Amino acid sequence: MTTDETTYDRRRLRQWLAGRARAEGVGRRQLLGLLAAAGVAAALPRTALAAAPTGAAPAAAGIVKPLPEEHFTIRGTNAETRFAALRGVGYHTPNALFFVRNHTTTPRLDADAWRLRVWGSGLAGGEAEFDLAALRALPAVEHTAFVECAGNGRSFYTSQQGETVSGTAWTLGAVGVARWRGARLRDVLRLAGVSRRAVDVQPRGLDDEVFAADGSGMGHVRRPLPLAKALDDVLLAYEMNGEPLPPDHGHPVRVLVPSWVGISSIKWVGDIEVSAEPLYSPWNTDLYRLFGPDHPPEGSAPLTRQTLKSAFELPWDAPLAVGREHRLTGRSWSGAGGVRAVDVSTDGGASWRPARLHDAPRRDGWVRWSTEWTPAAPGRAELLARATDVTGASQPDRSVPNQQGYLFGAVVRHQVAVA
Ligand SMILES: Nc1nc2c(c(=O)[nH]1)N[C@H]1C(S)=C(S)[C@@H](COP(=O)(O)O)O[C@H]1N2
Ligand SMILES: [Mo]
Repeated sequence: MTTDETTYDRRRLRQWLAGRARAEGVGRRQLLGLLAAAGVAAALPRTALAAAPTGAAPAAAGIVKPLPEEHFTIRGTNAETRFAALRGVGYHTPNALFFVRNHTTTPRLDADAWRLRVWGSGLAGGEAEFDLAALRALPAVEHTAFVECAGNGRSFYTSQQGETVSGTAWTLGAVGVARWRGARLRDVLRLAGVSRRAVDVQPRGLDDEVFAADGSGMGHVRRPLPLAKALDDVLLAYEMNGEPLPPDHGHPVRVLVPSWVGISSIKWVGDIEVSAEPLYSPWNTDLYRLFGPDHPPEGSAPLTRQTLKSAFELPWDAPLAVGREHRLTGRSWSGAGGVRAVDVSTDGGASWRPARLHDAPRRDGWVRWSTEWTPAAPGRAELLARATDVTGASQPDRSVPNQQGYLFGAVVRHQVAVA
């Protein structure tokens, strides 16, 4: 099911204008700007884009699990998976190898004391509370899906396209595929009793409040989901690859929103507001929209699905022996559906050949692929992989830029050193 976030966002904004939406922690000027962009109200003042709340923290990662150098690149409070470490690993990203994206630090929560509070003006009766046993008593659903940061691939806007963008300089490793198991959000909402007036469902994390670079408080990490998506395929996951959710990935319970930008999948969820009024948070206003000259003056609709990407399971500048046959391997994935073909070039894009696919196209997942290459001459070379998904979309040569570097999707030119 597709949720038309642009149409929905216009309606949300009209309701805000009519005093029927709430927007804590979001500037009035920001909302006026969004209104102008959506064509809901004309000729309103432009607002300045607030700085992204990234990069403020120094090296102290605040992550619980070990982050060995050969598996991860530390980026502030975050850890990026090295794609080379996935070579020979199965379909699912092991929990120990899964990237971590934390706005602050991983909280240590006690699963026995944990409660989920469901509240808000969109409930038919009063609020409801669930403990872990109550969630486990509901029908359990398993879903293999990627979680991918909207900023994954961001650094290539700069290194390949010469664009200046703000945010964590990920290469391609801010993605992982896991087998998530949990209760349907839909079942929890039905038990809580959603009224016919409900429009937005906003899960909120129990990790520390976030402060923007200018010191302003943004509150706890939270982002509204349209009710239609919340009732579709969203899980309240308590297991990851057959184990209780690890601390860094949301223990004891996280939201899992298949195919959507990672920020939708709120970790350490503590409460869910069901609202009869549209909701705004910094994460659907200043952040996670597309800003810049190629976008509407005050930004796009809130981001939903991830783009199409491919990555080689090779280090950057990998040394490869000349005159020897190498097996090149990688993975490709798309937020729009399964990947049905991958083409590889070993001569910088002059010629292409199909890679062998090792998995069937799989919605919300990736496909593994391989091809052989015998480099004929020493020197630098560029390896390219271009995926095509079941909708027929292929990766372009260039991604349309945006100030915060979200949704990179172009073919990456992977440098190797033949010697
Ligand atoms: N409570 C909370 N949820 C969160 C975040 C966070 O910092 N706090 N980060 C979000 C972002 S931006 C991403 S990309 C994913 C990352 O999930 P992972 O750390 O399990 O890989 O979690 C999302 N959920
Ligand atoms: Mo993210």
